[in-house]
Amino acid sequence: MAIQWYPGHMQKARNKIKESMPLIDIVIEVLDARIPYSSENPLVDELRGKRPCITLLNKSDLADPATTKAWQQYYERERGVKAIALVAEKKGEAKNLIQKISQVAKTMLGDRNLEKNPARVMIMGIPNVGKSTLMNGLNGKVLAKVGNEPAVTKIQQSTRLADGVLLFDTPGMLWPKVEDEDSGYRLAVTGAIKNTAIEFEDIALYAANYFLEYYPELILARYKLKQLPEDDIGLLEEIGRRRGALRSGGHIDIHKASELLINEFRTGMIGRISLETPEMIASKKAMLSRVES
Ligand SMILES: Nc1nc2c(ncn2[C@@H]2O[C@H](COP(=O)(O)OP(=O)(O)OP(=O)(O)O)[C@@H](O)[C@H]2O)c(=O)[nH]1
Ligand SMILES: [Mg+2]
Repeated sequence: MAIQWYPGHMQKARNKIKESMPLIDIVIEVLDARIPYSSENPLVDELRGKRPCITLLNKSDLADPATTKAWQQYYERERGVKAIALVAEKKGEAKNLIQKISQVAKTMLGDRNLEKNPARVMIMGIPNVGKSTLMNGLNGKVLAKVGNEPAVTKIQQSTRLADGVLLFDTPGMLWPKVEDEDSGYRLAVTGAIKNTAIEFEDIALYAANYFLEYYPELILARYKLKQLPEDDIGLLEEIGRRRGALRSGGHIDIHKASELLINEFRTGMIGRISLETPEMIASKKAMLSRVES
């Protein structure tokens, strides 16, 4: 799916981050544990330059735990990076990260007096991934507004933590052109793109197809089905019938059924589901390089 959502505040946020970056010591990149590859914003790497980066796989409570483990091994093996699985929303989880931040700050900043001149740490990532939730969790106070939709944070905000850290929360950013079609769908399904900029039926068909192939048991259990529908549209029809998503004349309201499926996925009601694995990405890359050569 081609993503056509790059609102003005994101370009402004990008300019502002670029402007602040010379003063930043450490970057925290928040990825969505369900789509680590697709939620990696190329702008983050471009903007942070050589600054150290702490990589977080947030919303890991919603992701398939085995796949999250596979991603952690992938990061370690391929990049020498320890990607930390996190549930920023869970009380106390974010706080545990302070130690990690302090450790990176000490290694990096040597004998700088952090009380006087705190480590400046910037939280970056795609929209709706949990950046502001993390900032609140690290602080132990609700400072930043959070919400279950993208583009809640519109301007950069900073807060001083007790531990010699000055933390910056930034607005979620996408990039002007998401090239990979699957990534576009996955970003839309997880909720990184504003609902008004997507076709619900389109992304629900993508999700239905994927769930039927990779998580059939969860689908059978959630929708109390005796057997799997034959295909994606069959699943949406079945959901519509079972949940009373009907239009006049008893026709199934596919739009409503689509919203239902997507919302139940986003809130974890279907179960813990990851939308991509390192193997999927590797085989797609191999396929593309065969086509190119
Ligand atoms: N299940 C789950 N939900 C989370 C987690 N962290 C944050 N959320 C929820 O995700 C939604 C988005 O959180 P925010 O902190 O506003 O996300 P953000 O990255 O700041 O979003 P923008 O400011 O729009 O870029 C909220 O509904 C949070 O409650 C998590 O670890 N698990
Ligand atoms: Mg925010």
